[in-house]
Amino acid sequence: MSATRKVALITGVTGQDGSYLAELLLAKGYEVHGIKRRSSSFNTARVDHLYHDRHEQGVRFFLHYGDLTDATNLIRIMAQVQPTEIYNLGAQSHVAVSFETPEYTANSDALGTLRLLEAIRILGMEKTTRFYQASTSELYGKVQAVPQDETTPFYPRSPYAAAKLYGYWIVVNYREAYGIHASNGVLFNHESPRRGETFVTRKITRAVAAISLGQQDCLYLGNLDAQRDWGHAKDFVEGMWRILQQEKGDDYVLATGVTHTVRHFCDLAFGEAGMSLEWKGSGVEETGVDRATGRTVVRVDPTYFRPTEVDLLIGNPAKAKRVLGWSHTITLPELAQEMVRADIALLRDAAPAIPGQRSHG
Ligand code: NDP
Ligand code: GDR
Repeated sequence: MSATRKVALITGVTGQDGSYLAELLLAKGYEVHGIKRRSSSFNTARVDHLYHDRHEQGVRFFLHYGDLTDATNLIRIMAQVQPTEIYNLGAQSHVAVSFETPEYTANSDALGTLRLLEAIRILGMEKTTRFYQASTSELYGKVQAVPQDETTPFYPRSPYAAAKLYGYWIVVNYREAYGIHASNGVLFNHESPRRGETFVTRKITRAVAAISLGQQDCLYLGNLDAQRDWGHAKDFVEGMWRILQQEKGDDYVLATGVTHTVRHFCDLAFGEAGMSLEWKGSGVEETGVDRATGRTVVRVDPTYFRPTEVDLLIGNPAKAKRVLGWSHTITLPELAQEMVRADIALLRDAAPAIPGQRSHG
């Protein structure tokens, strides 16, 4: 195998991060293979712009049907593609949904990681492929220390986080046991206009767009006090790539080092559409009122509360800065502005809604 061969395999390529990472790697000259799930409706909107007919000249982006719950499929794709770098971004990634589908979440997020690592062993690729695992700040869960870094103890607070905890440690174990170049990126929340519509930032920016265009009256949210360290997905996929360019596998926190409440993100997003919110009441009675019109545009719906919550995440990315030369470049106000503007543009251009396409946040 040529030492300069650059072939990446991305699980979760149709997701937010997968699409930005595919763009980054193609720009760096990689051949990029992605795994997509079979779905009854189109699920490749985020990567359609990268796709070309196989019969065209110089095609470097390929999609394969597959699933992290199917070991035979993963082994076959890896044998065929012979990736030099594997990015395991595929996951049932919604924390609230993991309380509803805990077994499936464990199967895809925990065992899916194991299946990929075992495929590396089965195919004898321990020395020819590098492995990136999408680990998460949700591992810190119930706060043990602030800010959180690579030494902070984990305390998962959801089936999602418990599954990712297994993923984290099986990566460490395969690195130590078999000498695989395997790394965990412990990434804090990162968002973008491509963020899934049921995560809180995107739910907010979509609602801001709809309310400002007169298509929605009110946004219903859960815990407004939750604090998150939010960055932009574009910055974070650059960090993933840098992690795999190191001589040895290791574990890194990627974060901005700044935290804000969900309420503050509402202020930023509504502000971008020219609305200034006054917060009234508390707990489930709390409301966000548009100062100019007196209209209530945010209400609390306890349906969105989680059985166990992660109250405060704030990361310390010092190691990533020191070793990888990585730090975030896009601030939270810039991120909120980009997301609101994109959602307003999307709604303005949108065809009339098709029944069944409403999201449930
Ligand atoms: P998304 O939810 O946007 O994307 C998840 C991807 O995984 C989608 O392509 C989805 O396919 C795919 N997928 C889901 N289940 C399976 C399965 N069983 N087999 C194969 N593929 C599957 O997530 P993000 O892009 O935001 O996150 C990427 C990864 O990083 C995830 O593992 C997430 O848990 C983790 N993470 C994310 C953070 C964030 O803030 N975004 C922070 C820390 C970690 P489909 O499109 O068909 O649904
Ligand atoms: P999170 O992201 O759980 O941090 O996981 P999410 O945006 O879903 O929630 C962030 C915080 O906002 C609170 N919240 C709401 N959340 C949603 N989804 N909908 C609401 O209406 C709402 N109201 C308040 C939540 O309770 C929570 O505290 C994301 C995912 O991308 C994971 O895959 C990833 O591992 C972590 O980030 C880091």
